[in-house]
Amino acid sequence: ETETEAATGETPVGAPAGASPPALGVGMVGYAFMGAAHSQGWRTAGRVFDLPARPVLAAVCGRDGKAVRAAADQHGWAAAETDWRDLIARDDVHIVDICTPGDSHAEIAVAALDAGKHVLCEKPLANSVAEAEAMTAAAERARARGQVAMVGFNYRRVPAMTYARRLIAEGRLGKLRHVRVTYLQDWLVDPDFPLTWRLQREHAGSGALGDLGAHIVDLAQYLAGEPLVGVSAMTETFVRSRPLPAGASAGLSAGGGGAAERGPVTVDDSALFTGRLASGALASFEATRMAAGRKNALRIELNGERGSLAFDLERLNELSFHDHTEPAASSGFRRILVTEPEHPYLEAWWPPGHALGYEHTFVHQARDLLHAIATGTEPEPSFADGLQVQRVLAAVEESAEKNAVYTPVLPEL
Ligand code: SOE
Repeated sequence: ETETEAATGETPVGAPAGASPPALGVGMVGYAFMGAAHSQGWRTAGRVFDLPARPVLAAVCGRDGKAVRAAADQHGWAAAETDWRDLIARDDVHIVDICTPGDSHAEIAVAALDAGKHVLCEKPLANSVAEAEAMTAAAERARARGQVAMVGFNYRRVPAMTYARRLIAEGRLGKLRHVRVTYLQDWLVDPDFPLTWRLQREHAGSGALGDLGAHIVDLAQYLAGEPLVGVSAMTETFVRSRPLPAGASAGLSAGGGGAAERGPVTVDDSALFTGRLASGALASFEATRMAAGRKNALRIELNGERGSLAFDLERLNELSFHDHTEPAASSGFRRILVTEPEHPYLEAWWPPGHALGYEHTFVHQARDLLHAIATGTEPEPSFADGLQVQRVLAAVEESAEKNAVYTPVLPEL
């Protein structure tokens, strides 16, 4: 009997097919905001979707023994570990879910893949292109052994976004001309907001660029179905020093630090850039945590020869669609309520009109990863997709250093 069976009474994967799907143990590293969101996803996916394997919340890991035990109890994990190496070594952990700051992604992901585990890693994939390359190479080696590795760009899994991708792939927008994306938050407006890890380059890699810009670069490339090939960028750090934080992991609503001692902010507060997609379409991006009044405002619009699509995360069950092939007098943007059973993921949820929210993207993420594992297919977004985003982020930083000089995403051959 394995530890999974002992802990849960469920059949492990690989056992003869029975009435209930086999169990797959999840081990999660990190338990703050993203850890809580992922826990919700793992807890719920098997209760809503008909899955090929049932996720079991085997163990959660964090450095502070007391805090991680409390997090395990709060979020439903069977066990707690204080060293991620011990988590990876557990026989009842088949999937390692990385919800830590970016500076530990590469080490944990490569070790987990080399140890034969499947991996889900939060975005951005890494803090540098070199780390992302090493992770992608490890994922490719692991793939040959039947393991999968996915990066957590969860906004792809808002049903309206998945549906938008479907419409674009069907050609409903025709040839793309423009992609326009903004991702605005305001939790850094207060100059006394403490100097948490997200404001330190050695932990976070970059600021609004990696935190929010990574999401919108991924979303733009996913929806357009093609990569960015070059960018021109400006970045700015408006508040250059902040009070040292009281605790290491204060969240987004930590409020004023209060401490007299301040330290340097080593990442961008805001990033603004334009880009060219492989087809020649033009794209623009704005990522900031300095937009007063904007809490989690991700907006995207795509314009093509045959029509346009627009989306606003603050109204995430809706998609605006303009079909430019219709007679001009009666055409115009119309609202599609993305809550029909024919829409992505919706067949398993509530009746039409009964809306979903932010947390459901993590349920869908867990569902899709489990399907990829069961079918042995490359999950989307893969580590290779995360690496492409990382290359765009690096090109943005390089361009910004040269004051918006157009910078290719891949060095020109
Ligand atoms: C903070 O800006 C943050 O939590 C991001 O790190 C997440 O990726 C985003 O989804 C919400 O905002």
